[in-house]
Amino acid sequence: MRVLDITSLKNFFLQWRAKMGQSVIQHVLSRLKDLGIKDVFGVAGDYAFPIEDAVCADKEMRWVGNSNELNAAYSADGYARIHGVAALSTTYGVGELSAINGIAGAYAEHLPVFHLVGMPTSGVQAARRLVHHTLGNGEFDIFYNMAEPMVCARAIMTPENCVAETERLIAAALQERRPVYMGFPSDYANMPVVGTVKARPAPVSDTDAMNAAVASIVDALSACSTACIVPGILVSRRGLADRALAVVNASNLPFATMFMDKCVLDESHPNYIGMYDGKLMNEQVREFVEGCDCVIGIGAMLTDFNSGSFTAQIDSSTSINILQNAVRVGKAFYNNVRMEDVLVELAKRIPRKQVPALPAEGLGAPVGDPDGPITAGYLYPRWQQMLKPGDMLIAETGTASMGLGFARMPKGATFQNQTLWGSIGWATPAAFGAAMAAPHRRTILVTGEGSHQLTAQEVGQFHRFGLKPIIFVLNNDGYLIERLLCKDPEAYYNDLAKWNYSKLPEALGCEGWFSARVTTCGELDQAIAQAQACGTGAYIEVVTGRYEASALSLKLHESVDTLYSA
Ligand SMILES: Cc1ncc(C[n+]2csc(CCOP(=O)(O)OP(=O)(O)O)c2C)c(N)n1
Repeated sequence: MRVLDITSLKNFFLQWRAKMGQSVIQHVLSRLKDLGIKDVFGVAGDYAFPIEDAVCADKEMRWVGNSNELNAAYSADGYARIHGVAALSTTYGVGELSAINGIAGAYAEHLPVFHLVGMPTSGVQAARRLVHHTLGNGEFDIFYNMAEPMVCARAIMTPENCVAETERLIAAALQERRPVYMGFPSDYANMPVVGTVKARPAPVSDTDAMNAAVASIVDALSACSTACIVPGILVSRRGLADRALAVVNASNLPFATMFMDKCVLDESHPNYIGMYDGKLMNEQVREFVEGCDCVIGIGAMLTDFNSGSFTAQIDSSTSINILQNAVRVGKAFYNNVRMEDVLVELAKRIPRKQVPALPAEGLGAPVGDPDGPITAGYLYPRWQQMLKPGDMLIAETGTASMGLGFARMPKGATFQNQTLWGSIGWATPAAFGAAMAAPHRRTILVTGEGSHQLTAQEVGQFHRFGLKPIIFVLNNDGYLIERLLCKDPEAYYNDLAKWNYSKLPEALGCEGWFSARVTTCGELDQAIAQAQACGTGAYIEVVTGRYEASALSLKLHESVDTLYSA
């Protein structure tokens, strides 16, 4: 009897499905469903009707209409962080261009997001007709070309290329963990697909190179007395936390994480020694990491905010980095070796070490007067204190995330921040997307009020989809992080319109939500208690002094020179 392997079974299934006469958009959606995508974020538009109609006609899929396309892209980003993959759909020109900042963020932060764009019909394009959402010059590939640097692959879908291009784009998105662009001329979208194609086999490691890489890591570790692991964001983006954990458990090595990589491995693990942020924070962690004979990075990136404004000093001649498709051991590179394979092999062969580790520290206990103003010394430890196992904490760029990044997270809790791209406004829709991906988990959003003003309307979506987040809006009367980084902190460009934040949920249709504005530590405690007990969504405006800043943001203020100089 012939035994079918997974690829043969998948090929058989793809061929069978193609014969069933699916349309172009139906075929794409069915392949997205195979990846586990059930929700499509977006904003409707006439050129994208075939996409939206097909999503709505599919009983296993859900159309999630956002307030605008930027928010849709951020929501898809948040969904992909939790679910692994995501999709959004926008209309031609006006819609896709609004989404492009969010797509670029997904590119920078390694999130596979499928961007489905509705386009004018093929005939309209060929005739160069002057139709709406064009620049009026008869050109139709302008926006497709604008998307190019922000995606890892793109295609205009036709009945003839649909099956093959779908497989190519899926393979690119999953391998690179980055967004892809699929344009659908609206007549083609509803035409039946032509032909079949074989599913692309997943790339495999070069066995010799992998054995050499793993042997080299094992040799390096055997020769050193102290070592530690710094797991990076690609571990979680590639769904490899279990494999990285197996390496930690087998080697017994301590691990520290950098800002963007927070919670890649569970912070309740006994080998966790804390957050490493160069010279800016946690001096004892810096001393430990930089004092090790060998530091093993797993897909970690030394960006500005990961490296404490480039003050992190890891000696590349002795360190190791396990990358997506290569391994570096000191100065030697091993190519065509996949991170997923290396981790499995390493867990089997890595020597077990006894490295004296540090106890991981968090933010300690809140210190403050119940009747006194909310200080940073009270606020951040208090937020840490309210966290529960399994929570999803989404923290916006700004002083708030720079405080929360050093909280010790409970078991199974995750921390999301757009550390590299850093587009303010991201967190509110991203929290919505994360909550859609895991409605059974508690979503906690912490955003500065300045960032919130960019995308606050998405709060209404939580209630619309029956989600019950706890939202904190930190109101420090302006762009505090900018005040700390610019020449004149009181510059007028850091001021904001003064909103009545705590009234937003009601205005945005969140009926029955708990909403409060708190100015003292006691009021904050009470509001947190009510938010945890109310059984509805909760929204708390936390009012602090204008310069009440978290420790890292103050350190950045002191080190602007290394942040901005080359
Ligand atoms: C889309 C975008 N526009 C502008 C900026 C520059 N920027 C970075 S942080 C920030 C202010 C954030 O203020 P707020 O959310 O109130 O947080 P705070 O630092 O005051 O706590 C600005 C304007 C950015 N990062 N992204």
